[in-house]
Amino acid sequence: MGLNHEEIRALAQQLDDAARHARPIPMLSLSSPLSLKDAYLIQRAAILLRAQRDERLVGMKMGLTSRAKMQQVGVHSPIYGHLTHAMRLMDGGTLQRADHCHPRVEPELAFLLKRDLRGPVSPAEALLAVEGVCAALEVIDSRYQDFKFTLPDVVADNASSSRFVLGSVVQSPAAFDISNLGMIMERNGVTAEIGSSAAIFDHPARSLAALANLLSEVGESLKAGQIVLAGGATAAIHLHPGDHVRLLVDGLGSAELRVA
Ligand code: OOG
Ligand code: MG
Repeated sequence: MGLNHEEIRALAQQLDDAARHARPIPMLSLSSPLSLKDAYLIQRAAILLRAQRDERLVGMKMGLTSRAKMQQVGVHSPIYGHLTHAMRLMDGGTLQRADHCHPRVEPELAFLLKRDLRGPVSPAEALLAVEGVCAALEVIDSRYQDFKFTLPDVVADNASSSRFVLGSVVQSPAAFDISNLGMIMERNGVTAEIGSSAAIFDHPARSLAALANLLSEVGESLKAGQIVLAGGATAAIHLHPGDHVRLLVDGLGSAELRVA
């Protein structure tokens, strides 16, 4: 019924090629019947291709955890993706526009895990596995033409993961309330988006717990030392060469990037 192993691998290869050459492709669902289960298999097959190029898994991301994000892309279900070390940009670092199809950036929070986390867990239990929380910018870049996709398409495309930046201020959620932090994303010194961490699944910890719970359905778990992006608090904004984007989060300082 679903796709066979060879078909999964071939579709993963198409997405990997699109990402490496920054050349968008038509949605996979236009030419293949795509279940959500097969979409996650394609995502994992594409991560294996990255692993063969020595990209190391450093964490996971949740996506489509806020209403603003769901409305922007017309997909109304939370999804997850994989993060590798090659996707990381240092705070203040420069992103090459030419390496991307049509990059956008969104304001997030990141969790740094001190313990393995295996679902099912509640949001409060999930927070016990967190060493620290920091501000984060996520650069998303759909490998599909016109940044348009269905739920299984975006899942196969590793939830549009492209780059991420972590801010340098880290707070322990045991001592610092992350439920309703003001978040301001500026582009070239001008406010572009304003939001609150409360927009992330009503509480960012719910996003972390939902990720652990989704992974447990396929027998997987989060590991100590991993980074978890909780999902964009507002809609994402387009990136252009010359842009300087800065995210300010109450009590968590800033995270920034430039575009060349
Ligand atoms: C899908 C990825 C969504 C988020 O934080 O909501 C995401 C997309 O918008 O292309 O990363
Ligand atoms: Mg995101």
